[in-house]
Amino acid sequence: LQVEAQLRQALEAGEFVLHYQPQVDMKSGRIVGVEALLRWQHPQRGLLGPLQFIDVAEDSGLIVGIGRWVLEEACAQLARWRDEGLPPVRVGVNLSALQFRQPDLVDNIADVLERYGLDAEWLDLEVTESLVMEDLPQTTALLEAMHALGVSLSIDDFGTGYSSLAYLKRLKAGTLKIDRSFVKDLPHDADDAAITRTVISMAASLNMRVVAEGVETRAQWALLAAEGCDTVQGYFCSKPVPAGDCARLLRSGS
Ligand code: G
Ligand code: G
Ligand code: MN
Ligand code: NA
Repeated sequence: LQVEAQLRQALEAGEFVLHYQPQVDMKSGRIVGVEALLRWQHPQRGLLGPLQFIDVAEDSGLIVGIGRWVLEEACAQLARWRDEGLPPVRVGVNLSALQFRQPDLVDNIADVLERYGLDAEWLDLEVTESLVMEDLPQTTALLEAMHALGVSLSIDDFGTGYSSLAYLKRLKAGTLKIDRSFVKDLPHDADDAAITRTVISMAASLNMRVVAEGVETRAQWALLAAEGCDTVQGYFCSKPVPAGDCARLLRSGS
């Protein structure tokens, strides 16, 4: 309960910040997107990552308010970068299960985009594979409503759940994000190499983009490039960084 009260107060006090992790196009080497990742600038404990508070935020329902703040701040940042004349990038925002079930989610997204005058396609909503595969009829309808708004959709943590390939096509998500667990033991692990190769070719045949997560080494980059992966995200390119550092990366192009 103590953490819950602190989280509530943190939201009011403006202690949350977003860091941004670049997503790099493998062919051009350019940054084509960034994922917004939540941090808590705790007055005593310093900068905390989501693992240290996201479960409490989910269980208490505070994730709804926090998630709303994340969406607002990511869009505000996108508008600031646009106003500074930076080349446009897609900004990925993670949606939690509870947030996804809020009846006003789509209206909220439409409202934020309108207020900042943003083209919907630059907002990339990340939903996990397990979330979309739960309660499929409702999920499909919701994703269709988002698709109609024109926002981009990514399936996060792909490979860790049980996606029906037939549904995957119907979800109208533009991007599959290959979970880091399949990347971390590349290039040595033959099973993981086979899995990533299969997901990449499946994504291509469904006309989806694919982002490999957690790329840390040149050898992983090389293998994924050879397998035809479009985009990578990971420490090899950049850690998640504050908005100011991210702007510098965007300005320099890669
Ligand atoms: O960078 P990292 O330690 O930041 O993130 C850890 C986990 O927290 C990831 O699974 C990520 O999806 C999740 N996460 C990061 N930011 C957000 C957010 O804004 N909302 C939600 N729901 N999850 C987030
Ligand atoms: O949303 P998602 O579950 O994909 O969250 C991404 C998480 O992965 C964040 O915690 C982010 O900080 C972390 N991350 C990003 N790149 C790397 C990487 O190259 N290696 C490792 N170990 N973690 C990473
Ligand atoms: Mn994510
Ligand atoms: Na992921």
